Amino acid sequence: MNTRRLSLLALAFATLSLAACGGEEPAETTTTVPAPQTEAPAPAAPAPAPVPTYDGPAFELTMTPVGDQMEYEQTEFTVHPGLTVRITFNNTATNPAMHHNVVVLTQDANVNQIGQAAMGAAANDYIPQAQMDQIIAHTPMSAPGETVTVEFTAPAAGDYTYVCTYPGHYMTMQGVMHVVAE
Ligand code: CU1
Repeated sequence: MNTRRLSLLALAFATLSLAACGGEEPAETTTTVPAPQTEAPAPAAPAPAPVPTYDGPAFELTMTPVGDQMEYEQTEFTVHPGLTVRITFNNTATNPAMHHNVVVLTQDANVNQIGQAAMGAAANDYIPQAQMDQIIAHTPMSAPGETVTVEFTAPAAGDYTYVCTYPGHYMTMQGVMHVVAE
């Protein structure tokens, strides 16, 4: 009799403990939110979506550097031809030497040539004037703490490199804009 009561008590306690544990789990497992989209994607695959893509009339992307490194946090994104693309670069670096911009290049652009020419273009915000035909759009140069923007129309389908032209940054501070036909 005593043994049976003890067993029942133990069972009840175990159940309570389980319930208590179970109650804490949902908070940790339901916080995965994909990038905002106006149109719900097909309910097929559980979208992995590491690459921002947007189908609407305009595409807005906020970019940041990786800490005080000469790297973009966002190294690729995808848009469609003809879309209005607005890039907001938020220079979150804290090292005062980390000035950055975002320069979107044409498909046949020579990244090394532009990066090297930019070093001598301080008077033009590090945008080499002789290579303007290889530049689709660019933000102004930003100091740490500053936010700069650029707006342009997405070109024809293809991959386009974007690069920071602050002296010495172009080698590591690059990304790719994928323009994909709808
Ligand atoms: Cu930079």
